[in-house]
Amino acid sequence: MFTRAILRTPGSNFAEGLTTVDLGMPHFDQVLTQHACYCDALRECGLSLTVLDPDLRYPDSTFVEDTAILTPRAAILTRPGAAAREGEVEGILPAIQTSFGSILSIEEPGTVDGGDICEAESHFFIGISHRTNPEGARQLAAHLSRLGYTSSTIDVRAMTSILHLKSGIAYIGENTLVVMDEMAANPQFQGFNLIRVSVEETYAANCVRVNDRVLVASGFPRLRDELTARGFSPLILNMSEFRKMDGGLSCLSLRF
Ligand code: CIR
Repeated sequence: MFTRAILRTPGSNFAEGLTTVDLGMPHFDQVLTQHACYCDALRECGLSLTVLDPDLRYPDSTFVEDTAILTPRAAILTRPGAAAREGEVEGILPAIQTSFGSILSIEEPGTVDGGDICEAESHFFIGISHRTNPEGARQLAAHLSRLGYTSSTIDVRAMTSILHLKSGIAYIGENTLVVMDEMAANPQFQGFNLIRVSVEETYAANCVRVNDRVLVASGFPRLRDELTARGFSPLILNMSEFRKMDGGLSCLSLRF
């Protein structure tokens, strides 16, 4: 069960952040509306929220997930792979310090984006991407091992349709992984129940289990129906404006 989450309201320069997709400019009024709906959804799932003020120094700083990995045993501060985002970690630290006694970190030359880290019970899949480098993955695996968790790496660098590992997979509890088609054959996923996401619905693979619900982006009926058929309870959110900046549902919060 999660009880809390940390978020950051998007800044007025949100559209100046990084993106690899060509879906047009985000509309700031809709960005704020969608963020407010996301906050409401987390509250509906029973979470108390810490919503930080916009930080105009970092247009991508609403994507708080990339700055830390929060586990029940410790917080691990990341070192984001995009130089423009490195300073975001310092900005999130005070909010983490209020709830975590043990705080570890990834050090240079390692880089890790939280979006590459998929926690499945006591095992962590660590994506090697254009943001998370092998040294960052090595440091993170060592931290996790000391904390009593297992981990393994998945190289997603050749998968051009995704930015991070979690753009393509989500662990939603009940031993179930939601997996984009291109990754579904990975032998590491044997033993899990797999929900395969078709190529046309790849964006929806970034869904998030929060207590009794699964947050799912709107516009992807096949995944929604499959989740429902398997006994999950989807909570649908419009993510159109965050998608324009390569953002998905998981990146907008740090849940613990
Ligand atoms: C970036 O390129 O870093 C941001 N525009 C999007 C980050 C999305 N984060 C995530 O999926 N965890």
